Amino acid sequence: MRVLLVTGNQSKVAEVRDVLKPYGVNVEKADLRKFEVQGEIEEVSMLAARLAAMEALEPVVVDDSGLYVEALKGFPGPYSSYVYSTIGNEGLLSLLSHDDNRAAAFRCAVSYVDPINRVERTFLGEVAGYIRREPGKPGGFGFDPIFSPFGPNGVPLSEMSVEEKNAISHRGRAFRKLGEYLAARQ
Ligand code: ITT
Repeated sequence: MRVLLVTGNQSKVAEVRDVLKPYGVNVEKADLRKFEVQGEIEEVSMLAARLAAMEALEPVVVDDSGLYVEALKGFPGPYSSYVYSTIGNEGLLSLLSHDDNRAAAFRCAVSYVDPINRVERTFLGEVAGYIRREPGKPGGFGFDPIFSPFGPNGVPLSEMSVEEKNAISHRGRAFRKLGEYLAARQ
């Protein structure tokens, strides 16, 4: 089956295609606007998916993700896109420059809306890790260079292949749940 992924982010499309391929789901980038109201990520993704599905009249999927930094009480969380495009990775590192608590997590909410069969579902995924003192090598997108998942080798997301990132990431986890759900319905 095919689903339309509503996003302006080409890196997300590559990651999501890789996750959903084994489930027999073809992902196409939708030429639709992702309406983003302010709220928790699962509210943003569901509302954006409902609006896009009304326009597309076929199944759509919307991912809304954010970086939650413990020392900043969860900030930037749902405001991650704005924070990334304003102060960026360097700004976030300087907000934490005097903090020994580096714990953080990426969270992803994936909302699937099928307007024909009147189905609405949201799937969540999370990866825990820490904000690095120094960025890793460029790669991936967004906050990837400054975030390392907890694990033995401390590699930042930016230094992983799409497959390695998907195996452990917030997005990989959330989209595998969607893949299992869609595979069971086919
Ligand atoms: P769309 O809204 O068009 O889907 P976006 O890149 O703005 O694309 P989000 O709103 O879901 O995506 O993500 C908010 C920000 O969080 C995004 O700008 C990135 O900076 C960051 N982010 C989300 N997922 C990420 C990931 O897997 N790796 C690094 N940064 C990520």
